[in-house]
Amino acid sequence: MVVLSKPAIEQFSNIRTNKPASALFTQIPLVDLSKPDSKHQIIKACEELGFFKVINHGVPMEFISLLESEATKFFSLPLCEKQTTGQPKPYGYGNKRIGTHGDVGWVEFLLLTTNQDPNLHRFQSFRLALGDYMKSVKKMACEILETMADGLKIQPRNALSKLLMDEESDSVFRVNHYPPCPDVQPVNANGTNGDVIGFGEHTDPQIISVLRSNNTSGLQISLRDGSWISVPPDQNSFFINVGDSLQVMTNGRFKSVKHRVLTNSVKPRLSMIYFGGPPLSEKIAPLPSLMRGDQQSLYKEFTWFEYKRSAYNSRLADNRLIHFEKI
Ligand code: GA4
Repeated sequence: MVVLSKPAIEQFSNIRTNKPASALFTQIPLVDLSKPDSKHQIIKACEELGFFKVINHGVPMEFISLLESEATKFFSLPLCEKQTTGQPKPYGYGNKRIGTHGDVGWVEFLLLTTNQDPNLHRFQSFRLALGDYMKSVKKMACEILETMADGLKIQPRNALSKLLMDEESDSVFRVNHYPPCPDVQPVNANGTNGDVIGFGEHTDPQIISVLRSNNTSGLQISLRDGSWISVPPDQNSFFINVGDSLQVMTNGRFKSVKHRVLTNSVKPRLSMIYFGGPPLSEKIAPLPSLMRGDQQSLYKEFTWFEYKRSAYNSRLADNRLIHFEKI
């Protein structure tokens, strides 16, 4: 990561946060995947917040630690070496620029597809660690989607998870490194900056996102009233986001959660996120078994390809689903 001088930080004025974070603390829903009632907790959390934390997830700690140390090693390399993984178009190594429409953040990242071998020929141990981790996290994501299907009384049980299991599944993996942001006064006791954004507010376009981070704070989620709450970091757990596609598949019953990451002036933050997406040709529409009586779809018909294309033409903070809502 190139350390920016003071004038360069000024350029970040366009990504300064304008609303204060909510002082109210709301508990993040906690789901214990080993408990028989987890399906009810998942449904409640997806309806109320579109976000929850999971414990007893079954992902071996050694896979998590190994990937974290490989990723840390990767981000500490000179810029030119990191760039050998390719420009982020959209896959590869990126630095500060997010997407192609002018969004910036205090972050460097590696963005990969999960269904083809990542372009990491020079980083064999990183590639192997990614392989083990992704396989295990995908399994957990599918278990969550199956438990969700149970809770929603959707038949068959794999109606959602089969989209991630499909060979053509358009899933993405992202590793984000947020270096400590210099020269900005910390506003909170935990070192979180309220001033410069690490990753701007957005919702995830896919079905489900599974995030794990180190013990550095920064992630915030937005409540319905527009206030932001900080998510206390927990390196032993995973955080699950409902994506836009799942909001559509449940005809708006589940909420795709708006989230963002604030920079930290003291500690680096490292997060790794699996974005479970369907095949490009998949029609994204409310699941018939969730439609009661003469209930109508809130959305126009579209394929994942169409939604993805539209997402890549949008700015990070845009409401992407609005173009697909029925008037
Ligand atoms: C948000 C979720 C994932 O990180 C991502 C992002 C993607 C990118 O960084 O290339 C996008 C963003 C994300 C949504 C709008 C577009 C596309 C950046 C951007 C401005 C990989 C994804 O699938 O959508």
